[in-house]
Amino acid sequence: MQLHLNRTSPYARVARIIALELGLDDRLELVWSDPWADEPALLAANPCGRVPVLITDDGESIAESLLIAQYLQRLSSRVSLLPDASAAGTLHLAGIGYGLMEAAFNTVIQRKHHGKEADASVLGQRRLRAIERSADALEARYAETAPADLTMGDIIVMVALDYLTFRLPELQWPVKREHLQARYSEISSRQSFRDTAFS
Ligand SMILES: N[C@@H](CCC(=O)N[C@@H](CS)C(=O)NCC(=O)O)C(=O)O
Repeated sequence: MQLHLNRTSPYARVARIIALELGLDDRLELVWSDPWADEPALLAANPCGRVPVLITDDGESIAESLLIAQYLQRLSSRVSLLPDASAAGTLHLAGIGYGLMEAAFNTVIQRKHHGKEADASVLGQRRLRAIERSADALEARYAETAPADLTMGDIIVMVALDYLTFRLPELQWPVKREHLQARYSEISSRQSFRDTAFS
């Protein structure tokens, strides 16, 4: 299988960490791409020109990080990142984490194209409020649940938080969110996170 990715995409990082955690990394060839350069190989795999894209051993291309996660999970019988017993809770975390990631990524992209004034627009303000509310909701969730085995939900949340630290450090997400910070410290020290650090 091939995974088209770049080093700064939180979506691509989710796909890669999931492959690593499922023990599928030796089946994965990494194809480093620049999604902003309209590269023919990437466009052939995903007409939207976005990373990540997975090309299966049968030559099928699968775009979208969450769909890639589903496909990778089906390949692994050894580990489950979406355990039956906690499926709803895992997907709850995944949904909030993914929303946080989108709000953060869109804040960064709008700033890149329209300057920091983009933050003051109606949509910019909505995104910033969404980031704060999502981080608060995650803090409350981790405060009320005992740490359990790593899930897809944890991975998406922790990549979103790491992306905030990487691109929007001024938001200082760890301040007053000690439970989130504790779980982040634990999970981000895993080899899969260390091997895929943003750069
Ligand atoms: N919903 C997609 C988002 C993917 C995405 O936006 N990737 C960015 C890189 S972080 C990209 O390739 N952007 C290029 C573009 O939008 O043209 C997913 O979950 O995979």
